[in-house]
Amino acid sequence: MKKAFITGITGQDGSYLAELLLDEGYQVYGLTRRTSTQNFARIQNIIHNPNLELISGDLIDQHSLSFALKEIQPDEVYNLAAQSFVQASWEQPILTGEFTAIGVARVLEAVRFSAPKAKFYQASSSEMFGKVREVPQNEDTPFYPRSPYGVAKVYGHWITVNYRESYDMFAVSGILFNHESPKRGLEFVTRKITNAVARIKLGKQEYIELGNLDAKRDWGYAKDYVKAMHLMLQQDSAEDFVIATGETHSVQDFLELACKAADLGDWQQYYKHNPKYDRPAEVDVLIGDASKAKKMLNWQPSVNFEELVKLMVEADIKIEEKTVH
Ligand code: NAP
Ligand code: F7E
Repeated sequence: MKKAFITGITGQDGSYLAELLLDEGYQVYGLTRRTSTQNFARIQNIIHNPNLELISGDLIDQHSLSFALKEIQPDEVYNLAAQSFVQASWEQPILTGEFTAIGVARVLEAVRFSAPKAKFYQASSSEMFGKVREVPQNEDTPFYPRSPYGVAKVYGHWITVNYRESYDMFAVSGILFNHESPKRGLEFVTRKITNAVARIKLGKQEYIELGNLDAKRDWGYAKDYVKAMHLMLQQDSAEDFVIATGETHSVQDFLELACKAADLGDWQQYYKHNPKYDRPAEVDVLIGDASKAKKMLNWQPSVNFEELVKLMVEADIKIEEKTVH
């Protein structure tokens, strides 16, 4: 039985990846941090699976990582844990650097000394392209991050390359463009919109306050993207891959389609601008070129933009129908 260790298992991607690996017959170990209230909502459906074990630890605590890997001796390590919200990275740049940048070095050190045969996956991000140097962005596009989060991810990316080259480790980065789902955190713009649209539809809310409607993103479906992570670690050689749909849409497009999916009529009557959600520096347009992944991993997205918006709106309507407030 193959063994996988996932940091960030309680997050959107970690929970979908754990489901996928359990289905593939893996023994899965997930790192969780101690919290005063349990936050296992996203792994509720797998928590009693005998092939899943949760291990206590934190990206800031080297010993917990090294100890876990020494005990488990995993075949594969997926480092998905991070302070992942771009807006929060201006409010907490030091913490973002600790988790999202140096945290990667800590996990790599734990692999190097405690489980050197394990294959390692790093969750790199399209935010590294920031103020884009070319369109579309591929594995060779230079980085120009525009937030403390993006800067931290560039460190995580290059330290992964460096460990691969320095210690001959099987260490790869997936440069993933935005990917969403009904399990997306409510603070990210897609889920914020689909949740608000569901609440407006049910008469619980009147409007939504947003920042920059013109920003454009290459949005895909998270379940498709965790498949790519797994595929990257099944290759014979360690290489980095861009994972994206190749389409770009604005925040306004997302809002319009979400209102349409809920039969709400003209979107403009539900929208207010709030400058609090504008960013000190914006990433204006992202669009990825995933042709390397299509060719070498035989990977491709199964859900398009319209389908993604619809499935998220429908899921949020179901959730909101069951909740009182
Ligand atoms: P997410 O939902 O925010 O999940 C983040 C996970 O990291 C949570 O499980 C969180 O645990 C954990 N975590 C945070 N700080 C930690 C620490 N100090 N020690 C241990 N665990 C910690 O993020 P996601 O959307 O699943 O993204 C997964 C990864 O991919 C992240 O690294 C993100 O930056 C990257 N990424 C995401 C996207 C995207 O569009 N989703 C695109 C490119 C890259 P708690 O539950 O305890 O908070
Ligand atoms: O913002 C604009 C905002 O927070 C998208 C993370 O998973 O993907 C994600 O980062 C856009 C930005 O995602 C609001 O200015 C307008 O242009 O949903 P987001 P993000 O910043 O693209 C990358 C690939 C990651 O790696 C990250 O971990 O939407 N926007 N109004 C807003 N954004 C938010 N959150 N809230 C608003 O009200």
